[in-house]
Amino acid sequence: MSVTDEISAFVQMGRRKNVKELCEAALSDGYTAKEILNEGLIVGMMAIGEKFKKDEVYVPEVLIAARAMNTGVEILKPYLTKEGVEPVGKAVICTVKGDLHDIGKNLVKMMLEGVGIECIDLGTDVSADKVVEAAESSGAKVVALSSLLTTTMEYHKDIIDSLERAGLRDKVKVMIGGAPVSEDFAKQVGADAYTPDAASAADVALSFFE
Ligand code: B1M
Repeated sequence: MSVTDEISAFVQMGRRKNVKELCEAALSDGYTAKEILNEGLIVGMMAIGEKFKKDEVYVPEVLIAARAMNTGVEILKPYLTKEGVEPVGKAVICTVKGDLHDIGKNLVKMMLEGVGIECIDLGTDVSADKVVEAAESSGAKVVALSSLLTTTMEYHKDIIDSLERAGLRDKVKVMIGGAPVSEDFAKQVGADAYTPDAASAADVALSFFE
């Protein structure tokens, strides 16, 4: 087993200490930070995402794996900057106005970061104006919206209409997700994509940067 395979396995097990030690060891052995990121950490996070999609692991395992991955990313960060690895691109992410649920949104954020997308996280209960402002100032190419309440679903449309009014609708892809929304709802409000879980959200977001 290569050291990057081992890193991937330890990410999936959520073993921060092992991930940290192996990232340091791999750097000393001459692996580039990019190789460690792409062949170790991201492979591990994608694997946990796939297992999550199939209900083979649950929320706590995903959170622990993401924490282990982030420990590795912290070790690699200075080397990645030196090697000139640019993030894939930027996404603005939030839970819509009136809704305070953030566990799903945070999982989506972690999966997006796991595939190299920089996330501007506006948190929960976020107004359309704030989303427009963040999309405009950051130049993000993706806006990712989460909601868990049927009573706040309507705010997706509010945000999409506000992006349109601000002249940003052609510049950003809007993705939505969360328990009460669906593919049909996404079409109805004019979103570019609906995904049912965090792992597929990362796949779709990545496709918007190709
Ligand atoms: Co609330 N809550 N809650 N709650 N809560 C629900 C959602 C509810 C279904 C429970 C119920 O009644 N059975 C219900 C909504 C009913 C409805 O609207 N039809 C409900 C209610 C009513 C409320 C309050 C109104 C209760 C009250 O005060 N009377 C209140 C609302 C507060 C507010 O938001 N204004 C409230 C409050 C809370 C807590 C604060 C206690 C807590 C939130 C803590 C937190 O988030 N930090 C809470 C919780 C935990 C839940 C349940 C139990 C669990 C939600 C969760 O985190 N699931 C929930 C019941 C349930 O879902 N069984 C419930 C795990 C999470 C990983 O899943 O967020 O669905 P989820 O994310 C998934 C996918 O949906 C998807 O990916 C994730 C993982 O793969 N996904 C995306 C999510 N966003 C995505 C975005 C994407 C793509 C995929 O692209 C951008």
